[in-house]
Amino acid sequence: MPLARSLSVTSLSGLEDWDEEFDREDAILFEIAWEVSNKVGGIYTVIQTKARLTCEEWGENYFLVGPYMESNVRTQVELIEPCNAALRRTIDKMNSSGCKVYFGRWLIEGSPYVILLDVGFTAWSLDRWKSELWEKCGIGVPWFDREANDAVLFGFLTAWLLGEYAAQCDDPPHIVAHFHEWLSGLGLVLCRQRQLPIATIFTTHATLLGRYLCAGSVDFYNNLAEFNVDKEAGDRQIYHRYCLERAAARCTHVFTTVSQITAIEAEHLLKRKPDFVTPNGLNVKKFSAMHEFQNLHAQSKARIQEFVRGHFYGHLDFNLDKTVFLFIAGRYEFSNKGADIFLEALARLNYLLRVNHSEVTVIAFFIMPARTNNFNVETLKGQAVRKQLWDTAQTVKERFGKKLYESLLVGQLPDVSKMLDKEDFTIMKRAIFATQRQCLPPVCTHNMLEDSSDPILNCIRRIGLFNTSQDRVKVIFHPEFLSSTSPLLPMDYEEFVRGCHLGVFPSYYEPWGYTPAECTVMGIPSISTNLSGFGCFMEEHIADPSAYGIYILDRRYRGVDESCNQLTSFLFQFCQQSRRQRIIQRNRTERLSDLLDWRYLGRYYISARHMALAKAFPDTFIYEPQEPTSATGFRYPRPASVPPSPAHSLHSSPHHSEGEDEEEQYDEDLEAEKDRVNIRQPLNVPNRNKNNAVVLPEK
Ligand code: U2F
Ligand code: UDP
Ligand code: G6P
Repeated sequence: MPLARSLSVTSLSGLEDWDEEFDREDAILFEIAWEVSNKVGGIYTVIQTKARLTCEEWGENYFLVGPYMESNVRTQVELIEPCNAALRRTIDKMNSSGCKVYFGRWLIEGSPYVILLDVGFTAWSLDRWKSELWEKCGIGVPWFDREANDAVLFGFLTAWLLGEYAAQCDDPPHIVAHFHEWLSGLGLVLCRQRQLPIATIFTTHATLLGRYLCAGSVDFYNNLAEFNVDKEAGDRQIYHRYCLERAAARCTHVFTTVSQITAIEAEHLLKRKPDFVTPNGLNVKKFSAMHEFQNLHAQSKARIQEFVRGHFYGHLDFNLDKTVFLFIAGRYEFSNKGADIFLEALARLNYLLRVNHSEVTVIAFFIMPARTNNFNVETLKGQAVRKQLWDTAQTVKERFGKKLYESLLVGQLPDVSKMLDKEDFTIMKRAIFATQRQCLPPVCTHNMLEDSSDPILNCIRRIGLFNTSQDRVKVIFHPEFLSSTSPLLPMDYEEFVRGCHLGVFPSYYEPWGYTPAECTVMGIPSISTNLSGFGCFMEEHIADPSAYGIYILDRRYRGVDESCNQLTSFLFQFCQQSRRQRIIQRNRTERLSDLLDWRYLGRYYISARHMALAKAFPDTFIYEPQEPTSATGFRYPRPASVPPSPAHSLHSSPHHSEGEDEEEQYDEDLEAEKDRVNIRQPLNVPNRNKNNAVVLPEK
C-alpha cells in the first residue's frame, strides 16, 4: 500500500505552524457525504475546498464516498480502475452482488479518489434493509420520504463497502471513516452495530430540529434546554430523520460540529456534547501582487455599475461614484437568513440618509433563489436601452473622429461648432427619447411565480422602498443565483461579491455561514451576527472585529427592534466612510484570510481523526486531553493604524479629496504592512506527551 505523507503546515503569516505527527502509514481515511461531487448546499463547499489539504496529508490513502449521479460524473469525475488490490476486490465483490459501485478521481484541486455508490440501482433492497434497520436499531422509515429512503440505501451501501474493505485487506489498516450530516449517518450507525474495526467521526453541519424550529416562530435560543425533542420532531413529521441523526451522533467515536453555537444546540437537541468544533475553511487564493484584490474590486464594481446604469435608465439622478453596493445572498429562508431585519434596517437607513442630506446612494441586492418565470421585460429593456445609448455614443464618436481626422489631414484645426451636424443630433435625440420611462426602476428582476405571497416583495411593499428618486436606498431583488451567462448581469457570484462594498448577513439561524467567510477572503467587509458560527468565530479570534471590516450584529441579547437599530447604525456608519477609509478597511479585511484558510483550520480535523483513532485503537494511538490554560486561543489585536471610523480617522493630508485616493493607496498599504507586523502572536500549539502524541486542551 502506498505510504501517506505526514502533514506539516507552514508559512501562514502571523499564525503559528502546526505539525501534528501521528503515524498514518497504515491508516486509511474514508470521508462520506451525500454532497461528494454533488452540489446541494454548504457541505459541498466544505468537502470540495478541503480536498487539496486532505490529499496532501493522506496521499493515496484518502477516499471520498458519495452517491453516483450520472450528470455529476459526466462533468466532474474521471472514472478509473481502483487504485489498490483490496479496493478492487471490494468493488468487484459488491458489483457481482447486485450493486453498482464506481471508482474515479474528482476533478477538483487535489484530485481526490472518489467511490460512488448508485443508490437507485440497489433500490430493490430497500424493504429488506428497512426491516433490518427496524429490527436492529428500532428506527422505522416511512415509505413516502424519498430523502430518508436514499439515506437508508446510502447508509447500507457505505457500511457494506467499509466492512468488505476491512475483510479484503490481508493486513487490515487502521480505518478512519468520517461521516457528514444525517444523510450519511446511517452508515456510521451500522459500522458500530456490526462492530467493524473502524474509527468513526460524525460531523453535523446543522441539526434537523434546529433548522425546523427556527424556521417557525419559536424563541429558539432561550428555550434550547426546554424542547421536548421527540414531540417536536414528531409534530414536524421528521421523527425518523431525527432518529437517524441522533443515533449517528450518539454512536460515533468522535462527534464534531462546525461552530460553538451549533455545539450548544447539538448538546440540547441531540443530547451529546460535541468533542470538537471543526470550523469551516476555504481554499484561499494568494495573489502575488499585494493589491490585486483591490484592482479586482474596481474592475468588478465597474461591471455592476454598468448593470445599474441600465436598470435605472431614465432615473439616473444619483452619482454612481458615490454609490455603495450592499448585498445579501444564500438560501431563501427569509427570517433565518435575516432578510427581514435587513429590509427593515434599509428603510431606516433611507430615512437617515435623507434627513442628513447625504450625497451617498445605497443599492442593496438580494440574491436569493425563488420560483420564477424568467426575467421581466422591463429589466431586460433597461439593459437594451443602455446598450443602445452606448452604441449611439460610439457611432457619433466615430463620425466626430472622421471629421477631426479630415480636418487635420488638410492642416487645419477643426471648427468645433461644426463637428456635430444635424444628423448626429437626430441620432442622439432618438436615443435619448428611448430613455423616457413611465414606471419606476423595478424592484425585482424576474417574474415571480408567487408574487403576492413572496416575503421579500411583501416587505418591500409594506416599507415602501420602491426606487423613487427621493429614495437614497434602492433595492434590487435577483431571485436566482448569479451566472456569467446571464443576459442581465453576466457575472459569476465571486466576481459580483468582489465588486460590492459590503455583504450583509444578519442571520438568526446559521451554523457556520460561508457567505461572510467568502467575503473576507476576497477583502470585502461583511456584517454577520453573534448567532452565526462565523460571527462567533471571528469575535473569538479578533480583538476589534469591526476595525477589520467584520461587523457582528448582536441578535443574541437584544430584541429584534434593537438589533435592527444596531444594523441601521452599522450601515449608516459604513455609508459615511470615505473612499480612502474603505480601501484601508478592505486591506485589513483581506489580511484575515489566513484565519479562514484550511491550512489553518484543517488542524481541527487532524485532531478529530487522531482522537477517533485513539478511541478505536487504543493500543496504537494515544490521545490525552490537556487541562485548559488561560493562554489558549489566538487573537488578532486591534490594528495599529488609523481606525476606520470617520470620527477618529486623521487624513495624512489636511486637504484630502476623493481624487487623491489612488496616489495614496501606496501609503495605505505601507500602513497596512505595519499592522501586519503586529499580528504575529503565538497560537495555541498543542503540547506533546512522552509518546510524542499530541495533547489537546479539553473543550
Ligand atoms: C449548512 O448548510 P446546508 O448546506 O446544510 O444547508 P441546506 O439547507 O441543506 O442546503 C442549502 C440549500 O441551498 C440551495 C439548495 C440547498 O438545499 O437548494 N443551493 C442551491 O440551490 N444552489 C447552490 O448553488 C447552493 C445552494 C449550514 F446551514 C451552513 O450555515 C453551513 O455553512 C453549511 C456548511 O457547514 O452547512
Ligand atoms: N452562492 C452561490 N451563488 C450565488 C449566491 C450564493 O453559489 O449566487 C453560494 C455561496 O458562495 C455560498 C453558498 O451559496 O458558498 C451559501 O452558503 P452558506 O454557508 O452561507 O449557507 P447555506 O446555504 O449552506 O446554509
Ligand atoms: C480599489 C482600486 C482603486 C479604487 C477603489 C475604489 O482600491 O484599487 O483604484 O479607487 O478600489 O474603492 P470604492 O470603495 O470607492 O469602490
